Amino acid sequence: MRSTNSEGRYLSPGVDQSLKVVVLGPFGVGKTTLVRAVSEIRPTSTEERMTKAGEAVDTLQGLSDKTTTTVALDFGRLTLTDDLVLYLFGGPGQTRFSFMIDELMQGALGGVVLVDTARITESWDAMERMEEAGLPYAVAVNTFAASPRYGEAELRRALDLDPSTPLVECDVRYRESAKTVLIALVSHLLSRLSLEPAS
Ligand SMILES: Nc1nc2c(ncn2[C@@H]2O[C@H](COP(=O)(O)OP(=O)(O)OP(=O)(O)O)[C@@H](O)[C@H]2O)c(=O)[nH]1
Ligand SMILES: [Mg+2]
Repeated sequence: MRSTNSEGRYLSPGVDQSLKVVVLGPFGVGKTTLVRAVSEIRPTSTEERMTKAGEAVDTLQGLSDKTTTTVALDFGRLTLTDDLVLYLFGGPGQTRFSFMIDELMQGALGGVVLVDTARITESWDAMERMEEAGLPYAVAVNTFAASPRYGEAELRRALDLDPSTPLVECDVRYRESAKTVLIALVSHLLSRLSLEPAS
């Protein structure tokens, strides 16, 4: 029988539910960092070095240590409870790769939209995609030190968030912080399920 080894490579035997979750947001907001921080398996990434030729389109304001960008997807896995595993798919942030996102969203049951408060409006596209796909999502502010801080009410207004959509703050570089985003999403999905009329 397979069981979780020290690297967490295999699924626990009790896991009988899985959820596909997509992580979207603008260029450099921290999607790859989030998937890497929480994944219990070695995450799959499709990072390519950004080139001199891309400088005109790859805006690096505030991201001076960023040297690569996702060209297709990030993939990771997180066993959240004894019986529930999340399969995480991070998308590319650059608009020229956005055709990938519809593919990534196929079969997803929930999503995370990451926000940098220095450029809130850049997350609208990801939110719109979730809404068009009818996919419940949580919004997570990745707190960059140089970005302004806002109160929850102000943020909700700026994002035009539905009152039921979870909004959390996190630092995606840290596993426990990044996990709070996924816990908020799963709680949201469960509360929606419990509101659905039984068939
Ligand atoms: N200061 C700070 N830096 C962060 C934080 N999160 C990520 N970074 C850094 O910001 C950069 C962006 O990270 P990525 O995870 O590559 O962003 P991405 O959204 O996957 O980017 P693309 O795939 O290119 O769209 C990296 O250099 C991270 O080390 C954060 O919370 N605070
Ligand atoms: Mg990335």
